[in-house]
Amino acid sequence: MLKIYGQWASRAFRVAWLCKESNIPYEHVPVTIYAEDASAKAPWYLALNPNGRLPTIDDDGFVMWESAAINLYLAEKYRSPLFPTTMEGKGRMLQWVLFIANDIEIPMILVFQHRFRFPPEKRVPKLADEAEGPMLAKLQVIEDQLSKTPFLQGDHWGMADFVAASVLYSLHAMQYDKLAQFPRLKQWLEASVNRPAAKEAIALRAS
Ligand SMILES: N[C@@H](CCC(=O)N[C@@H](CS)C(=O)NCC(=O)O)C(=O)O
Repeated sequence: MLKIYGQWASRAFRVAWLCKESNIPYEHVPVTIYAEDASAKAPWYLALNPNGRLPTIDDDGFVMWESAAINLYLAEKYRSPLFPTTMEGKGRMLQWVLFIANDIEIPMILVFQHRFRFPPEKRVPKLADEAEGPMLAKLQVIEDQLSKTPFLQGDHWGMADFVAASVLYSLHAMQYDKLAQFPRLKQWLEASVNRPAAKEAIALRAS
């Protein structure tokens, strides 16, 4: 059976969300981060993921890491209803996946960590402030798209929407006030994180 290594309050929850959207059974192997004795830095885990980060999967002996790549692999292999069935659909999915990973996730994580996730004594406000402008400019690109099509995948909530929403979940979690500048994006994100599979995966984060 598929094994997901990680702690749920991390990008590992994105893999659980995909599994729940796609009816893929899995077992969870807890791995810790950000502690003196974090198991993500232990030799047994580094043998699976030399990058020492979460998540990693073992799919019947096939080991891989990087959350977006894992989710694309699982969705295609297990024939998720989210995965596109045409070349154009796959192209559109990859466009949004790479845009989110390259242009949004890095500044967004800085805003998330230094305004919300880290304990106050570890926050560096300047890092969040500097990242915010570039992040907002890229969120506008999503807002503009959602004024043309109801979903990033086009006419249905598909893999592009899943990957984008699973990353942008952090803005929902921190109740980011500037989301109000992007009404379509805000509405789309709220609908995405309220899907039954999303709610189950988000609930894991508190477990
Ligand atoms: N691009 C990677 C990023 C993985 C990542 O940074 N994971 C965080 C948890 S959400 C982590 O393991 N942090 C611990 C560390 O950096 O030591 C992915 O999407 O899988």
